[in-house]
Amino acid sequence: MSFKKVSVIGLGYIGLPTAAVIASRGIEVVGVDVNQHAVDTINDGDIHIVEPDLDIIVRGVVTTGNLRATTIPEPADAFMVAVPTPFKHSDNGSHEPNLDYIQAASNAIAPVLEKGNLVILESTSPVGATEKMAEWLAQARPDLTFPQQKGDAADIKVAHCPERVLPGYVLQELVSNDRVIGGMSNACSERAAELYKTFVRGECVITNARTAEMAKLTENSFRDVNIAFANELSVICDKLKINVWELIKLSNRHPRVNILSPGPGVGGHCIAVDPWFIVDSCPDEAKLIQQARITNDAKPYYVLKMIKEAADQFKKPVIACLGLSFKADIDDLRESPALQIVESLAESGVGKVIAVEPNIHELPESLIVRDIEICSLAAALERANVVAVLVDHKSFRLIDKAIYANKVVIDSRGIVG
Ligand code: SAJ
Repeated sequence: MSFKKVSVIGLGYIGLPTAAVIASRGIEVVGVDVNQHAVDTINDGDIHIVEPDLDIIVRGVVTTGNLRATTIPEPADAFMVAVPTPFKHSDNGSHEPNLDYIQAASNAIAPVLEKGNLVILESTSPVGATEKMAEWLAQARPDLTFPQQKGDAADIKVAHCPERVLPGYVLQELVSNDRVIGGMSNACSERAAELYKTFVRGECVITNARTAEMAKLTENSFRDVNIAFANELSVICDKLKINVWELIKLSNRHPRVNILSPGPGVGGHCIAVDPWFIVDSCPDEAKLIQQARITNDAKPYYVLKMIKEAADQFKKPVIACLGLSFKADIDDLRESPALQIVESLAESGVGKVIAVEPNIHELPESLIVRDIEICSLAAALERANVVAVLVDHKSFRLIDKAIYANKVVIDSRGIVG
C-alpha cells in the first residue's frame, strides 16, 4: 500500500516545498495550481517564491521527472491540499475565515478521486473545515463513500495535517518537525501517517481532525498572546522610564519565565491571522486571544507616534526607517508592521522618509506612490536626524553605535542598546 503518486494542490509557500521534498524521496509528484505562471515556472525547473535552497531541490526533482506541475488535477494515490484560507471581506471588522479556496480545490479533485485514495487538508483552517471538505467531496462524488458516512470502512480517507514550518527554514522544518495527524477515523490517521513517514524525521502524532485543526491555531495564538504580553510591557516600561529589554533579560533569568521580544507589531500571514479563527468560532470565550490581537495590532500606531514626536524636534527632519520586511533576514513584506509604519509616516508629511531594506531590490508600489526613497544603510544613516529601527536584520545589528550619537533613535527591536 505504498504511495506511487502524490498530488499537491496549491504550489505556494507550503505546497511547493512539500511537493519537492516528497518528490526527492523518489515518489512521483504532480503539483496542481490555478496560476499558469507558477506552473510554467516550476516546469522550467525554477521557483516563483523566495525560500532558501528551494530552487536547488525543485530544479533537481523537475530534472529527474519526479515533480511536474499542471493546472488540471489528475488521478493519484494521495491529494494534499495546501491552499490559502484568508478572511472574508467585511466592512464590520469581523474576521470570518473564507473557505472558498478549499471548496474550489475539493471540487477540482473530486472528479479524479478513486477508491482507496487519501485526501489531506494542510491549510491552516478553522475547526470543522476538514469535515466540510469531506462533505464537499461527498456531494461531488455520491458513488464513493467518505469517513463521515462509513468511518474506517470508507472508500476515501480524509485527514487534517497542518503545516507548521517557519518561513526561511521550511526545508529543514518540513523534515525535522513533529507532525500532528488528525484523521476523520483511525484508518484515515494511519494512512496519512504512512504518507508523512515517507519524508518526515520528526514524530507523526495521531489525533482527530478537529483537535489537529485547533492544535495549529493554538500554536500560533500561543505565540501571539506571548508577543502581546511583551508589547504591552514595552509600552508600560516607556511610561515608567524603564528599559524594557533590560527588564526582560533580568526576568528571563527566572527558571520558569521566558518572555518574548517586543517589536513594532506582529506581521506575516500566520500569527496575525490564525488567532482570529478561534475568536470567530468562540467570540464570547476567546477574550484573551482577541485582546492579544488588538494589543499587537495597536503597536505599529504606538511606534509611529514615537517617531513623529521625535521628528517634531527638527525643522526639516530626515527619518531613516531601518527595515520593511515583517521580520529579520527575510524579504517577505506580507502584513508587515514596518511597511505599515513607513507608509503612514510618509502620509503624515512629518518629514523626509527614507527606507533601508537590504533584502529587497525593488520598492513596493505603495512606497513609490508615497515618494519614499530607498537607499543604502550608510547613506541613510549619514542623512538622518531620526532613525527608526523597525526590523532586526543582521546588518542593522552590526551598526557601530557611535553613528547614533547626534541622532534621535526609536528602536522598536531593542538592538541599539
Ligand atoms: N515577533 C515579535 N516578537 C517575538 C517573535 C516574533 O514581535 O518575540 C513578530 C515577528 O517580528 C513577526 C511576527 O511576530 O512580525 C511573526 O513571526 P514569527 O517568527 O513568530 O512567526 P512566522 O509568522 O514567521 O511563523 C509562524 C510559526 N509559528 C510558531 O512559531 C508558533 C511557524 O512555525 C508556523 O508554521 C507559521 O507561523 C505558519 O505558517 O502558521
